[in-house]
Amino acid sequence: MNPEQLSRLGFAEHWQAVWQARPDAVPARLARVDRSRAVAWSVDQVFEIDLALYPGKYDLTVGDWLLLEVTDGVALPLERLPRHGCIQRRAAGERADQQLIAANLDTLFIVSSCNTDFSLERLERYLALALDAQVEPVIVLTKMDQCDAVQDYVGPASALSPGLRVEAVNAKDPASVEVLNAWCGAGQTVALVGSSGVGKSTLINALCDDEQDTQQARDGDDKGRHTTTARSLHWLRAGGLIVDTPGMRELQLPGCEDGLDALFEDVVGHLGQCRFNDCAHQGEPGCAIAAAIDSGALSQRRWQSYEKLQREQAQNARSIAERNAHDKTLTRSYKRYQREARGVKGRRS
Ligand SMILES: Nc1nc2c(ncn2[C@@H]2O[C@H](COP(=O)(O)OP(=O)(O)OP(=O)(O)O)[C@@H](O)[C@H]2O)c(=O)[nH]1
Ligand SMILES: [Mg+2]
Ligand SMILES: [Zn+2]
Repeated sequence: MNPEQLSRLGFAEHWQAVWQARPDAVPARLARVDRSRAVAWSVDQVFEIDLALYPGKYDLTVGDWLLLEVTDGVALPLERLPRHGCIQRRAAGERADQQLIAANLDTLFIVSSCNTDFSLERLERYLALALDAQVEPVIVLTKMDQCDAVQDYVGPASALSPGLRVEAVNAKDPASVEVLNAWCGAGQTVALVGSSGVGKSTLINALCDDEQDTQQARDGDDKGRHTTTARSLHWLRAGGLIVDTPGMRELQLPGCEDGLDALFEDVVGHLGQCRFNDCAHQGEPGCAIAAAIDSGALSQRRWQSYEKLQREQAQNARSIAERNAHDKTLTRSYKRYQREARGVKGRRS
């Protein structure tokens, strides 16, 4: 297999060792994952995979790498290669679960528009996910052509984190989108995230040769119509790969303490400086947070946002951990039940 083609598809050097243990297996990357079926790309073939054949089917996402056993054109997944750069959120709804968005990413394009979609807190949520996964975040502000004061969006977004890259574009104009090519070269994998209607699929159409469906957002509140309904992988014209995702209605943080600490490094720096170790930052004397807000070193908005997101991630981390522990107990009791049932049957016959 041509190693250059393999690295163009994003295959990382450190997976060679795993592959070497199964030299006949074909490495392939998941381009789509549906309920019962997935599509995987090897360097020269497209495989349809029946997920009923794979016990870890709930643990697969677009961008994952699999080792396949291919017999007469039929692909059987043997194992998933260990991930890096995996973006996940707390699944929407009652069930306390993590939902995988995309794996093995280098860059996350966090897309928002220069209109009422723009929200610093939402950008902070995405930034925390990216930093937690050690994926480089880039904020892409679309619809600059429909806005007279682009700097009013670029300025506050840039202030969210030192060194953060923020690019304003007209997603419908390929020349304007060219600035994004810096993250789109061969071997690179990017994912697009953002609300419905911000122009994720329009960006794909400008950056790739594919044609994705797009649909006009509503007049008045700029809300999109949830045009894209599944995640999918696409070849970028610049040589890399990009994942389109459906617009998210809700972005609840999973446990991502490291990501929040990285994003709010300045806030965390103040936290250790209060006079009392157990300061609740609610008017206690010698509170460093109050002092930083008074002096203008820290904005009230940023502090409140940190507190809210920190509380949310801690609570979700706890409920997800409890749920996983509960699932494990269920699996154990089910296995015991099976063993006992077999034992009973065995004695009868
Ligand atoms: N004028 C202008 N229109 C844009 C821009 N970006 C996107 N649009 C329009 O906004 C609408 C929504 O774009 P989509 O690409 O479908 O949005 P999406 O983020 O993929 O939405 P979902 O698939 O629903 O998540 C389309 O009518 C696009 O043509 C832009 O930069 N400028
Ligand atoms: Mg779309
Ligand atoms: Zn304090």
